[in-house]
Amino acid sequence: MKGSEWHPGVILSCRAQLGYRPPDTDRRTDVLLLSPWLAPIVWSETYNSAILDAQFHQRNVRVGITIFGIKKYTVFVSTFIETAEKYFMVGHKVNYYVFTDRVSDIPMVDLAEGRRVMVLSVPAYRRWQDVSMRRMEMLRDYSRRRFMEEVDYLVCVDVDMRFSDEVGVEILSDLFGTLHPGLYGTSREGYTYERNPQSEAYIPADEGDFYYAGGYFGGNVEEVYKLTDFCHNAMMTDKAKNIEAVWHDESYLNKYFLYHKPTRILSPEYLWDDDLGTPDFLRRKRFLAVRKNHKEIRN
Ligand code: 5GW
Ligand code: MN
Repeated sequence: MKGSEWHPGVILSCRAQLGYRPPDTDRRTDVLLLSPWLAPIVWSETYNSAILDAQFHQRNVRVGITIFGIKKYTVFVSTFIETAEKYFMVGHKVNYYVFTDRVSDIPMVDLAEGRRVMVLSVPAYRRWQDVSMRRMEMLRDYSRRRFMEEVDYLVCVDVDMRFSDEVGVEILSDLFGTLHPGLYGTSREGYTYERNPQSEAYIPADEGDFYYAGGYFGGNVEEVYKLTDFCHNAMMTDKAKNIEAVWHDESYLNKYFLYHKPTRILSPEYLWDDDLGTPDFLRRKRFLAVRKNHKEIRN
């Protein structure tokens, strides 16, 4: 085995090409960077976008981002896509999958090359809890039917949001979840897991790693299929017993992640609400909740 490919000249040219600087001097010490099962927790200043972009381009990775605009929530779609064009996976192949019951309300948005909007017609459930929870079933069904052939990774998010800084391939991994911004820094006792032992979403008091947000998860299509299939089946089992977990789909997602640990975890930089202020640990706000008039939009 000859080690000649590692002579200093090669390393120097890699550095020149990618602007690489060994990250040994300025690792962040103010936040947790690795979960107990060694999954990276993604924070700014802990990774090199140039290296990651090169890796993902080499693999010609295709990304699907899924949103639901059911009933009045179609109003959020244009801001979502316009800001995503500025900040989400810029330079990569992206399909926007817009699930809606109001196909004709989905606006045309100018897209960069390699990016497309696909509108998927789905039913509207009457109860808002069902609108939110049935996302799992629809994501599962479309994962099997379409996403498998069209993309490599899925990013599944709420629609009442706007991008305000870069979100790139650093988030992509086989299975990823996002730390809930409202419960970041809370200890286990404060996590709002489902505590009814009769529910499929039940998490005992002495278990649970993090509290994950229902509005931001993803992974490769196979893993998202397994996650959404589990969550939908668990919700149906509970429904048959007249049970609904306290935070709906989010509760079932937290149960899934307890026993199927994510391979990457997104920090609250990736899901924030300006009502929570700007704590010191938050060096970038990449994806922000859009203020909604609850009465007007939800009636
Ligand atoms: C309507 C009334 C109350 C709660 C949710 C809805 C609703 C949600 C709706 O009428 N239409 C719809 O498409 N949704 C989808 O569910 C949106 O994609 C939305 O982002 C997601 C979760 O509901 P949110 O965003 O209102 O929940 P929070 O926890 O962000 O306030
Ligand atoms: Mn939301």
